[in-house]
Amino acid sequence: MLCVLLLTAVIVLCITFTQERQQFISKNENLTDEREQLRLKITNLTSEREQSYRQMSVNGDNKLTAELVLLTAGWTYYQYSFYYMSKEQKNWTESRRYCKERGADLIIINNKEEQDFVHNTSGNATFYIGLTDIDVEGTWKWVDNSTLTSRFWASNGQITEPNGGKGNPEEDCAVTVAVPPPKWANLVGWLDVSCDQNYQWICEKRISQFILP
Ligand SMILES: [Ca+2]
Ligand SMILES: [Ca+2]
Repeated sequence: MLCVLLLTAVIVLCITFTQERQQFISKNENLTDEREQLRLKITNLTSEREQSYRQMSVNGDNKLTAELVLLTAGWTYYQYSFYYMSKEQKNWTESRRYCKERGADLIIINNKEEQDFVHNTSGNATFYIGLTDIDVEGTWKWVDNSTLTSRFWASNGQITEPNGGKGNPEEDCAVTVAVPPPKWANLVGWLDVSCDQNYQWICEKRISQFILP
């Protein structure tokens, strides 16, 4: 009697085990199928993206190409932005035009880190930055219309910038200076100058501008 009971138990266990094994195998097959489908979907998406990149190349407005052009044409990357420090000199409006034609704008200096970066890479040059009070005298605004969050106006004890009001000429555009020339003795930081003067300039393009139009 005991033997019969044991045998029955063994048979029941065997059947249950086989069923579960079968279920496990078919579940595994389903997962493999799903994975295969996902892989196909990814392949399709990748080739779609490649196609659209190729199409954009044909149209001449490929963002990736633009990015590569920037990288290879002397732009520097720092903290989520690309920077171009010009060698030649232009007035403020022409400097800004140069940046805008390349999908950038004159630099907006948001904080001390960015000012330090500019300061440390400026050498002896005087660079236009994207700061002006041309609309309302005394109200300095960045080229994206934002107001100043940090200020790095130069001061040497005698002169405190910005000092050019409605004089002749007016000083409505800002430059940044790391090593001041003799005429600006010890004035390190930002100075307001006449927008008609020719200086070097810095363009900035934030990395987010590559992703968002
Ligand atoms: Ca900036
Ligand atoms: Ca000034």
